[in-house]
Amino acid sequence: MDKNAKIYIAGHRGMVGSAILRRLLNEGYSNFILRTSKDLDLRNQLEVAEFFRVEKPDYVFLAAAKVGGILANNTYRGAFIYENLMIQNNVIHAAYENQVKKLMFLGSSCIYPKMASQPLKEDYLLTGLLEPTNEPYAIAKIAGIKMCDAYRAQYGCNYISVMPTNLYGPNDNYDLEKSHVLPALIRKFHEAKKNNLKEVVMWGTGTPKREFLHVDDLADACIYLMKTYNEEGLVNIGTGEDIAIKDLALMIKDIVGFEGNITHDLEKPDGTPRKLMDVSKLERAGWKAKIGLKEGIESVYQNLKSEDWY
Ligand code: GFB
Repeated sequence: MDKNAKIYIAGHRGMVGSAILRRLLNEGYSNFILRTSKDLDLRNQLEVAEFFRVEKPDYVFLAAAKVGGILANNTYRGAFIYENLMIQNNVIHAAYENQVKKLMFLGSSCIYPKMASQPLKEDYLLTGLLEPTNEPYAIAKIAGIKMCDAYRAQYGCNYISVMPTNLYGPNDNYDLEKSHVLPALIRKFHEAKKNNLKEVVMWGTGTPKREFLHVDDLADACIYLMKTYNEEGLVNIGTGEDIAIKDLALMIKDIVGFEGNITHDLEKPDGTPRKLMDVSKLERAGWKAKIGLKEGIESVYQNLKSEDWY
């Protein structure tokens, strides 16, 4: 990927796309094509086809997606499958029609079966039933992986798929109904401290385990793989370490400095009991995560001042 390559980052204002853009800018790349969802509706086939015909990017990072935490995935089930399938079908097909040199499709660790053994190896894909709360989203992401592989097999397209674990970092979503657990708990503990509340309510039992990767690490891995990896199938991107949600809550409580109690809303779902990535394929490819969880959360917490709820 030479420094003048024309790069399209789909979803450049989201947490993942903005991290990839920051990282590429730091490396000296400057020839970007960027469109907000207002300027280009990726769910619209005609708009996407015309955009690719005119712009003809060399490289595509497909980081645009409808995403959210466990409740959003479970509530907006139709929107999660429809919007994600439309976005990825349109972009992947238009990339093929316009001779894009390479495309990276970003998925998620929820593509693996709910009860798969741990850590999750890439070849566990499609070996069992999915977690029901995010099945529509996972089905869309699995279709994206298979579409990249099918276009490679039939048309020789160099399209690669990467599966990040749960992410956090700048430009995360702090809407308590739609967000993931890590930003939700930062906000809940911060607001409880600010308002001298006695307790913070977390969802579920707190026993599920999750793995968390700082989005700057993810961006680093994506760019590394965009430059070096050219195979079918998928590559997990994670740290290889996980933590129980209740221990994550204690860590965030400590970082924020909240002194009250933690209680549980057991009406809310737990989701998958565990989804720890096997990162040996990634490490064999030559990449390892660098940002520790505590250090990552501390840096996120220090940089929240521009959020309107802060
Ligand atoms: O991060 P999260 O929403 O999504 O929830 P998933 C992870 C765990 O944290 C669940 C618990 O067991 C939640 O019940 N949790 C505790 C909370 N307190 C809270 C809270 O205040 N807010 C939230 N959101 N959770 C999503 C998938 O699954 O993760 C997506 O639905 C995708 O498809 C994404 O894979 C990365 O890790 O369960």
